[in-house]
Amino acid sequence: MDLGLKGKRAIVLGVANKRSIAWAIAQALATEGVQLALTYQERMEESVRQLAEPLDNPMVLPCDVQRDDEVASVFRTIGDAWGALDIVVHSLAFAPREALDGDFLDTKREAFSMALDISAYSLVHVAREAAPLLEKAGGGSIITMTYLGSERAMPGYNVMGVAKAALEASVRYLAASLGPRGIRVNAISPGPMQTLAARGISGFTDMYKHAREVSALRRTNDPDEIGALAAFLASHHARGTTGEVHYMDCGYRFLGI
Ligand code: 0WE
Repeated sequence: MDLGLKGKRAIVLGVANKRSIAWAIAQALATEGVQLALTYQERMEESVRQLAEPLDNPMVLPCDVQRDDEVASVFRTIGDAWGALDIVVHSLAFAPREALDGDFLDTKREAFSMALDISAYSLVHVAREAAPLLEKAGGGSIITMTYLGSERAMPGYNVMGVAKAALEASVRYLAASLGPRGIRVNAISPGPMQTLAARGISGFTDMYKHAREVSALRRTNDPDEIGALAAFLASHHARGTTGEVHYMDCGYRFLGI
């Protein structure tokens, strides 16, 4: 299926290393002939620049989503270079470690606020900054990543579940706000995957093993298939879907037991 993405322009936020979902999506888009801008968090600069090397000359820009000036500067740079933008991929989240390790009941205001700011508010902020450029392209597609912990209480996911619930609600409100300008907003919800963000979390390994054993397909997600769904959602083929959470979890959520 030709996705018709050749020559489109995308920004991908959240590449940390070769295991990042953001990286799988960046590669899927690059394969379709999309021009890329990748953003990194300060301490990831080296690994992101290295990853970017084999790609066709992507822009590589710093972006800490907690800094308004950096977010503004990223979209100014893209506007200056490309004049317009077609695709935004938001693939980042953070909650303080102790909030994931402990009992949800003990979640502190500071941890709660940080998780919501970085993991959910950042989408609203990025969407607002990107909207004029997406509009200049005649419309566009914004894609973010979520997880089932938004609607079910998963052991150890804790405040991240609250943040993902806020993120999914933000997808719907952004879709309603931006729809009249031809901008679609969707979330992808994979099953547990072995990324930097997941490794070393105490509850994660059990969750990962469980998903492999009980999901209808008896496996967990390949990063590639998440890239493929993102490329589809970015394309004209998905022009009629917005405001949705698209589950690609190897058949886990629909099961009764
Ligand atoms: O959204 C996530 C994880 C996001 C995440 C990871 C970390 C690790 C290091 C957010 N903040 C932090 N903060 C850190 O200090 N996932 C969907 C992956 C994940 O995490 C889990 C999972 C799954 C799946 C935690 C417990 C149970 C399942």
